Amino acid sequence: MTTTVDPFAREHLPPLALWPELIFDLPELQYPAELNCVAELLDAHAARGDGDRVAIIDGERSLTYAELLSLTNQMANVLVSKLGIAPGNRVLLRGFNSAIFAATWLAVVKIGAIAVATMPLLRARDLLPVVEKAKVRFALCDHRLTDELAAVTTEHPALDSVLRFGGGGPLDLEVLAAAQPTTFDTFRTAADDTCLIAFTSGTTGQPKGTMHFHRDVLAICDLFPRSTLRATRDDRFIGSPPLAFTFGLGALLLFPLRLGATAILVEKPSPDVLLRAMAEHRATICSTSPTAYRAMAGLAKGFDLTALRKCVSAGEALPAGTRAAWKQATGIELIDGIGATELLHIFLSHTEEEARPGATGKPIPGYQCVILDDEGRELGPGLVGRLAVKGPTGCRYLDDDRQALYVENGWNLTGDAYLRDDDGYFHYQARTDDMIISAGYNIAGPEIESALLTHEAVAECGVVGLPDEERGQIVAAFVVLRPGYAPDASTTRLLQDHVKQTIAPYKYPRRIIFKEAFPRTESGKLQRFKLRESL
Ligand code: 3UK
Repeated sequence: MTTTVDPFAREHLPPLALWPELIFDLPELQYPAELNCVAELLDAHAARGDGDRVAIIDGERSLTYAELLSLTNQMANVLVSKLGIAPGNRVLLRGFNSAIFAATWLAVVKIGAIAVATMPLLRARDLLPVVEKAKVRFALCDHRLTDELAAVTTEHPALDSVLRFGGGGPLDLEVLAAAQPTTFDTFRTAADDTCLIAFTSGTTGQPKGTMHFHRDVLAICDLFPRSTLRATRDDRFIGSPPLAFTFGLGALLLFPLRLGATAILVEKPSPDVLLRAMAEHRATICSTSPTAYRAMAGLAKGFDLTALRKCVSAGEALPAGTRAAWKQATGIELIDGIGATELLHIFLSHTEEEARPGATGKPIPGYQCVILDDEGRELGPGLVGRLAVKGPTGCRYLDDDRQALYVENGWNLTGDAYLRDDDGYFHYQARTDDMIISAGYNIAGPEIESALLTHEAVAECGVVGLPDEERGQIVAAFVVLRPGYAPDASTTRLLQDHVKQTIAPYKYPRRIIFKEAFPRTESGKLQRFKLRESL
């Protein structure tokens, strides 16, 4: 193929001096200089004679590897010959987790373009900065999500090429694709060409675009799923994070495809819908958030989960009580893992045998983690400091001054306060800017949340520091009650006493505020700042 490559991504990488140090010391990370990750994730299976294995199941259908390859190739032909998308162009993707949405991602990356996937429920005002920052001209959008995008096109006319999919209309992508050849010559990208820009679900400020290469996509598939999850080609992956969130992209699409296994995609995976899909499709590996496991633990009895063998929890800290509740409901020991959009996926985790309640685990093979003090010196065991990470993937913000804040002396700083114990396990404390300082004590909200969650009255909770003249800050707990409990002074006292009996008494929440529901990001994270602002 003779095409001019759009140099935008290469020209807007951070200066090399501000990159994190990258480490490729494992044999599985030796990738060739020319690499398109979709060739490895998709074409390789048919070439190996595995075209008849099932690649993706969603509510509507099941696609074998051969069928997914044909569909992807047909879409790739539409993108190149009908839309004129060139390698290096950014393509905005909007959709619910489904086979067709997965195929759009694969087609975009296969033609050498750059996938910019966005969470389905983002509004026009959230999409606009993404489109402007990544200079996006093309969009592929689920027919149910076009309204918000139309508002963006009015504000940003450069986004002039929007193709719908999934509606079956005469100009919808899948209809145009059906008329195209089922073969396509994969664009020959370099291993260090950008293939996706993932925007962080940041709580404040402009969203940050993280740039990841073809080799990064394969690296996350060749590390955590093999060493820690120990998944195989016979696994059937399921879960709830959107494919636009790199937790979901990896755990629900890339990992199964790399292994030649099956991805079960669920469009609107509320706890009961997810449980039903798990039972119906005999899912073996589930990946979702701690909050979802807590909600599902209470409902699991009614479903046949006998096929399920492994469960990954990520996105937020896993409270010990949630680990215990899930184990009691299903017999399965959760695998906790911390990942970040900047690092693409999980870098600190544990196997089931090594699970330690309250700890996230140890650096997975391929990554290194240390705890740094404010001056950047490494701290020994037992001391709380800033988590710092290095490995084959790392932070490269698209044209953003905040690069210098995330990367320090080659280390990625995730913004989390952690401590390492004498056995090398890393224990999450809080986001560094969420640490509560009350009467001179450093208090980590999640420890108090874990304690509260062990009380049967508590459905969900979030602990924050509130300004206080005397103590600087006081510990305040926002609580969603289970049915049957009244939001009154006696429940407040009950919960305060429970915390005093569970952890160091001085940490008990001096204020308890009852709520009906919590503000969460689309990736499932509690928005503590919104709780604070709600007062
Ligand atoms: C927090 C956790 C404690 C932590 C993500 C798996 O969450 C992901 O990416 P984000 O960029 O957020 C990163 C931040 O979320 N966090 C995530 N997992 C845990 N805190 N325990 C955990 N197990 O503050 C981290 O810095 O949205 C997770 C895979 C890919 C991801 N992008």
